[in-house]
Amino acid sequence: MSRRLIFLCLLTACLYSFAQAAPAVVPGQALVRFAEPTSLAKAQAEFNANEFRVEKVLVKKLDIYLVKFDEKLSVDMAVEMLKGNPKLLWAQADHIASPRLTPNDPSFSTQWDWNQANDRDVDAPEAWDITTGGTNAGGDQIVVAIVDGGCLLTHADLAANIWQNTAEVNGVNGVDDDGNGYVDDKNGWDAFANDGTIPTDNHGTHVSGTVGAVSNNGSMVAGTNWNVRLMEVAASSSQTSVISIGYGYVLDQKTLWWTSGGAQGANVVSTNSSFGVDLAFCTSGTYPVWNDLYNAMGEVGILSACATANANYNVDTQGDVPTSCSSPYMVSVTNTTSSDGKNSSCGYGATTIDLGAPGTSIISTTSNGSTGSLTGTSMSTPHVAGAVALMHAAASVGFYNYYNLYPDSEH
Ligand SMILES: [Ca+2]
Ligand SMILES: [Ca+2]
Ligand SMILES: [Ca+2]
Ligand SMILES: [Ca+2]
Repeated sequence: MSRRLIFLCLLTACLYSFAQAAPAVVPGQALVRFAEPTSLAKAQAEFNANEFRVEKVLVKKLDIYLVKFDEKLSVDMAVEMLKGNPKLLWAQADHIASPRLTPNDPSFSTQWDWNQANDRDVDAPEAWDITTGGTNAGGDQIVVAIVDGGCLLTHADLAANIWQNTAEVNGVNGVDDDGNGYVDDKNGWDAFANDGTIPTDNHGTHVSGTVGAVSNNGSMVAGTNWNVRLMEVAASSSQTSVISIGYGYVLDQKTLWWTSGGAQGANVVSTNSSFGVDLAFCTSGTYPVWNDLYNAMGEVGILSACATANANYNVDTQGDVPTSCSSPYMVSVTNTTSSDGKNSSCGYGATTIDLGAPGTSIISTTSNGSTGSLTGTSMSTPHVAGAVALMHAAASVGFYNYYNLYPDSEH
């Protein structure tokens, strides 16, 4: 299976297999088709008028009629009763058809990664027909941790989707109000300064928009999730120690979310990261902290999407940290173009690199409060971190219950 196919599966097929909600139906009415040519009067004569009233012809040529009944009778039950009439070819519910969802954001048409005429895209509108993100089957808000350089929290196309730590009740007052070990962590954590003030950063703002720009709001761009919460963690440092603090914050918040029954912490389902050490092997014994962090986050139900190197070499044989790491909870991502090829300036590897996602000339939110285009594996990865969140929104009650019992899915 090609990596693009795997990604399409992530965004669409898997969503279909998870989606279990029955389609909505119009109460008190059904469609029927008669086997022989009929009229309204003849059609009505086939039914007890107190039970089923033939309202009108829908398709004369095919003898398809609309039948009405008491709304106290379930549509399923009514359809079963109608099917018992031998004069009918079939009976069915009057299902509610929803429009194929495309957002009204003006830059949507320039965001080739979601949808384009030649179909070298991720089929986002098809996924959005199933869910546009937000909450899981249990009603819990879904959160993605953006581990990056920071973010313009006030960006008009992001602000409503920025995660708020409501347990840090008094906000910025120099006090750790929720006692989670982090003073004033209102929207995430700044691992550089070890405080709750998130710096502004163009890269992190762009990545945040791809995961979850406020979408279908008539403004700027659309994100993978139209509704999600973006936990901003500034930690994309050259120092592994700073990166570790950032991941540690995410791990703490998800652990607290479980132990407090959702009263504190955050329901983080994925992290997005684009930093690393080129030409290094995770298996060397020199980089143990990476696998330990991805495994620990995985055990509490977090998948981590990580960008591979922005250089054209084979990661299998030449190495990259973290994308050569073996943690099953780390998804390594390379960069594809609008013609569905690998960008010529990014890493590859049949064993180490899990998939490719659009990362070339990607339009998203920028730190000047506007939008702009960037290229790199950094732009690919948020499509994957975002897709994980979208899958949580699409997943069934059964998946939700399983996830609550076994967030590491190792059972
Ligand atoms: Ca498409
Ligand atoms: Ca706190
Ligand atoms: Ca505080
Ligand atoms: Ca928008």
